[in-house]
Amino acid sequence: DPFGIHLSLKNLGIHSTNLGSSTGLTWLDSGASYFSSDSPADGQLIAQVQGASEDTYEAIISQASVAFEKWRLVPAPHRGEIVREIGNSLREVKADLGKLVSYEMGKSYQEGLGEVQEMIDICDFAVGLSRQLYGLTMHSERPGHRMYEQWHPLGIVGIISAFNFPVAVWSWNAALAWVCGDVCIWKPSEKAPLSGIACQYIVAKIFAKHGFPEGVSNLIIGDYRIGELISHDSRVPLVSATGSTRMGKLVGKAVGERLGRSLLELGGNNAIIITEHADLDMAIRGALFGAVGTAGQRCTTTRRLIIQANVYEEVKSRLATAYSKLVIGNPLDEKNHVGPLIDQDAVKNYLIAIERVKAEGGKAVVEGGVLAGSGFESGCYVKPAIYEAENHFEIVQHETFAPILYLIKYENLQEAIALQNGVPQGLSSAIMTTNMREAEAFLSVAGSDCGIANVNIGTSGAEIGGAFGGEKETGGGRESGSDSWKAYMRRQTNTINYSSQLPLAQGIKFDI
Ligand code: UN1
Repeated sequence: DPFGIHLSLKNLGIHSTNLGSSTGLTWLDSGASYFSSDSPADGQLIAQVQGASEDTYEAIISQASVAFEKWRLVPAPHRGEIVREIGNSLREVKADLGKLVSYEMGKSYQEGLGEVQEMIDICDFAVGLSRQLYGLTMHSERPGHRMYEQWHPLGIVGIISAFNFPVAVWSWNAALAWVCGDVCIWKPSEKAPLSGIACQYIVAKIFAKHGFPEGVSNLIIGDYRIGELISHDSRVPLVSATGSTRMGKLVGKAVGERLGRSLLELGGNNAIIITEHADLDMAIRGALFGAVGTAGQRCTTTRRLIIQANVYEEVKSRLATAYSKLVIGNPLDEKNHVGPLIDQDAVKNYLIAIERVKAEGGKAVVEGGVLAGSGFESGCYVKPAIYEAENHFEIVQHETFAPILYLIKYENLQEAIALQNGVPQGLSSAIMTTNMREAEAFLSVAGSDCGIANVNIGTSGAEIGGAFGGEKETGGGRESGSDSWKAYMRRQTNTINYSSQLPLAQGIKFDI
């Protein structure tokens, strides 16, 4: 164990048999089957984790409902205090949790640390927010009346998260939901259950220390069937789901049918426009991290480069040189830039995409392939690849969760913006330019149609302070910063009459 993984697991409180209880934490034995968590880094089985059954789901919902009755009565700034302690605990375990995320999911250790840092950041944000859940006051049209709005907790928030950010996306939702007075039921990806279990250990201790019931934070391990139970359950007023567009459509439909609220953060097909006025050193660096970071498995990964014809050849050859210097290997070894894909299915999808782009007429700039031999035994390591393509290719219109970058040539900026917008997804976008007119046109009402539009930085690596999410098939939801918290609360408009008359609004007369 050269990377100290067992030590990390121990420090995070994860032991070999967890049934029973630990501080503030009860494990329910569902009698259901087990999921294996294999590391894509070395192909080793890390643990087997029991999935939930319908009965355990019911038990968890009851526990959550009871906890909500208590938690909603705690003043919001005091709820913030608890989240502050969670943030502090995360600071203490940053190295261990970052390592577990890296080992279980396959992203580089640096990115594992970055993911835990996002959790710490959102906790800090939520602590401040706990004193800023502001409503507006309005001037009533009626004399002796006052109007205002207040925000109340919503209830149980269901969180369905994906393997690629196995802990941070949960924390964006949970930290906000908790200060808003909600309780959470979290279904992490069944591909990274241990990272979820580690988080549950971290937070359970803190809730228990302050005498809060366990049900404020609930974890439920399972596959899409648990996701279905959550989506159809009218006891869960908000379902926040991150993952594929296919999954999001199912969740959105189920939640919509019962007129619940869903917050969807789905696929992206993110592009960087590189204009002839770009600082090319910056553009190459931005494109490189955007395309190969997390082995192309971020929803914000750069999938398309839309390059002005005059700089196209130069960008192409400089990128090819940069790609030739990438070191692929175990994500825990800090000399490596690129780790593995999550599993063999992801490798299959990567290979299919490469076949398709070629069949549609794409040309390899940097050819892909699966790595074999010593260090690559898991079979999940692939070469980051670049293809020249056209935007209308069916495969280019599609999000493949792998490090495949498509190069597309353009002549004028209007055309570039149309290409950038010409996909079904609308998450993240960027322009590399030192020309103010180009930058502003890109950000204007007639510019990028995405939820995120950047100038002179890449498409990935958003800070938590902004609202995160996108339009079109990305699902329209916004998580983390700005006023995203409003999705986690219900708004109530209150009109108070302190006069001795009862005038009707709109001047209506109704006298007997
Ligand atoms: C995701 O891939 O689901 O902006 C989230 C980023 C990260 C979050 C990505 N802060 O790339």
